Amino acid sequence: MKYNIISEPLANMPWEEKPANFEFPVWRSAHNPIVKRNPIPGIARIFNSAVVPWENGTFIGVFRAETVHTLPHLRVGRSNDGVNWTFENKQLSMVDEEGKPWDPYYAYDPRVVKVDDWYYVIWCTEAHGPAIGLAKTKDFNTFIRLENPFIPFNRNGVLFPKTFDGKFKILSRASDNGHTPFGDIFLSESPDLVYWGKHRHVMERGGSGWWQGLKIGCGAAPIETSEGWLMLYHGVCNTCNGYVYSMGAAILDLEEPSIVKYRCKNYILTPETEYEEQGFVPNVVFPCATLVDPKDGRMAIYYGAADSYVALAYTTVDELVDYIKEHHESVGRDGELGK
Ligand code: BMA
Repeated sequence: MKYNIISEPLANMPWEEKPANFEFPVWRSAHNPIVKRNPIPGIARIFNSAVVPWENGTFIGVFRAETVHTLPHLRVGRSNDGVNWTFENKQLSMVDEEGKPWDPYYAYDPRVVKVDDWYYVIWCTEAHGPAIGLAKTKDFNTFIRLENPFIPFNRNGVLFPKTFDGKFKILSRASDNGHTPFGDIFLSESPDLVYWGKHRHVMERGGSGWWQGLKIGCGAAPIETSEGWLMLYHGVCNTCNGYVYSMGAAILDLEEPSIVKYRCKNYILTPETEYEEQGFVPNVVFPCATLVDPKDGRMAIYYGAADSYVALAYTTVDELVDYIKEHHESVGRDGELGK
């Protein structure tokens, strides 16, 4: 291996080999979509969801589910292989730090990130407008909701999987109340997950290609590698038929992640298959989670497809980092501290 992933070893990594003569760095699972429409009674669609390794080689996740009356909520799912998922028959509920119920009115686009002993769930919550919600759990039964990190409007948040000199760091994107026609990725830090500050600009929309010209938003939790933090994100292009969501990749500085070291000018996945091009919202690939195996650098990427399905794609750290470096483009002041 040319590059290393710095993370805990993973048993039972889901994996499929790259198809012969395939020219792109990320390839789709032959089982896609891995969560189909009407997956359980009363639930019309599950998509844009986050998974993490769990006990005894199994996997667990927090999924975005929409009922048959279309209100999004979060729901726990479990899997023995990372591909076939079963879902709890109730929606995930939360309590405040005193144990009193504190459920969001709606909740969508969850990410799950383990930092030290806790699993943190970050999602888009209702707070007099869309804002970032934050909760923690150890057992995926009791979810303790913490203060919202930001005021509205902001609907894309993801924590880094480790602290920096004791400080948590979160990526997010300020937005508006609608289908936000703008947006860059920012970084904020906190000593206690309550007070957030030292806001830094990380990456701006744009670049020479059009696929990320309208807005960009953080996706899966950044992956620590020997080259820097590998960040998967979504980039959006506006067309005469609406927004098109593709997946992009960049590498951020290990010590100061507001500095972009490399940014790939090409998307790494764009809607091409029927389940990505057709659905409740056509032309959406929306990454929310990865599983990585540091032993051989394998990566599994979980993404929402067309706001209707969960899909899975694969790559390796060597393949992806080399592709990003080969197609690197420096955009605006991305390479600077972001003050
Ligand atoms: C964004 C979010 C995502 C969704 C995407 C495409 O604003 O709402 O949940 O996948 O739009 O509809």
